Amino acid sequence: MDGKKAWKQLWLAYGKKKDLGNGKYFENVWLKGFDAEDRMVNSALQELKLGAEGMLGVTPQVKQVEVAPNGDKCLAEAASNDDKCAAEAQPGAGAALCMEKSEKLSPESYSVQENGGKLQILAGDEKGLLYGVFHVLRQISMEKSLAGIAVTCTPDNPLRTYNHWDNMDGSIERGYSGKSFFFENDDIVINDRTRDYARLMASIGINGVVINNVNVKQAATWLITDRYFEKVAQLSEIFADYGIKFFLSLNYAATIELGGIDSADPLDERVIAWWKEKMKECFAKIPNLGGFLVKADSEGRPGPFTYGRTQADGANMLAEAVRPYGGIIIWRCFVYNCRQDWRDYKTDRARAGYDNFIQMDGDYAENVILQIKNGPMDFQIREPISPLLGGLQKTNQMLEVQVAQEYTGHQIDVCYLIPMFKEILDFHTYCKPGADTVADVISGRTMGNKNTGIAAVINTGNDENWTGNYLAAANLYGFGRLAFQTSLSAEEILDEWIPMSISSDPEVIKVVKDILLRSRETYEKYTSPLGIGWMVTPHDHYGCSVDGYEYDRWGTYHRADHLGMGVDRSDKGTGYAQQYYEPNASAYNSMESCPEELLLFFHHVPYTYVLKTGKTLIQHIYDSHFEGYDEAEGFAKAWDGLEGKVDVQVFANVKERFGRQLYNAREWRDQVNTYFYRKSGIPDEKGRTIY
Ligand code: GCV
Repeated sequence: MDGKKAWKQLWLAYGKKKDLGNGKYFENVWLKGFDAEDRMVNSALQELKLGAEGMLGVTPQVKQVEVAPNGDKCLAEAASNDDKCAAEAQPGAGAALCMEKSEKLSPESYSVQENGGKLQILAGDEKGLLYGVFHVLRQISMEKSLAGIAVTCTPDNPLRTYNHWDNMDGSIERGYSGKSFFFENDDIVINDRTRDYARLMASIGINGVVINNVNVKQAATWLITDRYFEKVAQLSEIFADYGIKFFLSLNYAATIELGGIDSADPLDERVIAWWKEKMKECFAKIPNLGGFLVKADSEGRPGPFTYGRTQADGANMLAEAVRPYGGIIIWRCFVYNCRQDWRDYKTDRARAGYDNFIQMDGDYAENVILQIKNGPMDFQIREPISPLLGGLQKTNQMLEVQVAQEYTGHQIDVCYLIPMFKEILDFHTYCKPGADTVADVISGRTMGNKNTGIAAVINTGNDENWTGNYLAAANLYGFGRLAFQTSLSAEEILDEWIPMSISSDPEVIKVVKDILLRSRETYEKYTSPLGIGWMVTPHDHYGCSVDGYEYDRWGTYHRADHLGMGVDRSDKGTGYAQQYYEPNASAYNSMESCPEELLLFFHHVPYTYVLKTGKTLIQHIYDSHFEGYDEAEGFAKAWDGLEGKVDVQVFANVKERFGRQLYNAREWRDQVNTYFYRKSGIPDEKGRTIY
């Protein structure tokens, strides 16, 4: 692995790799049924050249053909669309790579097969070809022989997007790896990194990107005007080369701020007419525009509630304006009243998403997708799955997760998030027999709909290594791969990412994999216990502050008193548990059947309550916090053992982060343990130091 390149190019570094017989295919490359001049085909060929030259030292010789030379039928037809298909290769003049369009494959799909020295990439369309080429390059980068490969891949989710929370002054809301590479001083930045970014995204199957923060303020409101159209269009063209649809976040109150109308009422004719004109202009001036993302009626953002209208009124009005151009409106469900008075024990922010959206199920236009955060609160280290997912039965839905580590360690602490995302996708909502997991709902399998998918808040910035902590790139990579193929396991994703990004040395792989696979639980152990969440420094969201929930001026968020802690969300409490289908509703409703990792989210529990482990709640809090710190210390030591085995810069970067993680973990451990010792008056039965 060439460390210097990997530092800047991540898994696309294309440093020298073992040949393993792979080089021979690239000496003779045939392209059939595709136009070499097409922008995406051109990107695929460019990438093939970069990869083959860098990793194998071979320059691909590409010939566009109608029929394969010598009548050699090297291009076997894919047997089926959805399964592994056997290549029916014929003996030919020599090794070759054949890339061909196949009508048997659906758009974005590809198959890669090798037989008798003939490697072929069949693809349903240009984007499929691009993905197929990246698949081949991935194998080479992982130092796997291509001999005998036989895979067919169709993406599981129609939309696979990354959302940037980048502001036009260059800052990034919840950004932990430098400044924005899209914006600077209220201007749009376009440079080499823009193309590298698009390549990285395409290589993991991302097909949509929202470039600006959902909190659209100041200059960002003007992104849909002549002030920025030219550069926005240039940016979107680069994305188009890589099959990535371009999206913008929209200021719902643009009619007031740009249009000079004194209203943003979605039923006001003047508002409707303004948006229709504006959308006509946007789609005319921004090629490759996919549509818009909207945060309304949340955390100070304007929305239809101001005018006594529903969320559906707002979303449908915009959807109608973008419909003639095939555009979509992605409408976020993160709608809640952040000024709620928490002293009223019936008030529950967790209820808000469901309460605000469920009644209008079925009322949304076909080109509206509701984007729903994975949990009912806000990207905590442990939360139940939002009951809106699958709760809505007649509405297009997209899952939103957060790869940016807002509450999970700011890309200082290591926290591999793919195991969490897997749990979310695998969750049974019980919305429909046989097709009830979150993965089913967002792939369109549950309802047979097409406007669905998955989005993540991205963790990139202009740091040289893109993600601050080099290990956080595993999340960047992993989300895309998982969005494309939800059946991949968290471990399989690391089996790809580690050799492509760090080293193929089995010892290095073992250590890095062990750290990453355990990291989420470790982080959870030394932070907030059993699903309670928060306890984090207000606003900044890094570091411990047990009473620190920013919207709660009364210190009652976790409801801790001298007898116990946790929020009663059962039918005797806020009633949140009843927002789920059975049997989830009953399981969550009772303390005995509630999954223990979520116990304090759903119940107010005495410190003396005995958990399934036989430990009391208070002892669990003490033990898990000591364990979490010890585990983090173990990670740091294990990483130290890799000195000399991984690139110097990567080694130093991660070592420095572990230093800060240990400090953070110690603070959390000591503050949480002390707080609950003082509240409960119950000492640690192991007699460890807690003040
Ligand atoms: C973009 C949380 C974050 C905010 C974020 C918001 C959202 O509240 O702290 O920074 O705003 O979620 O998802 O809209």
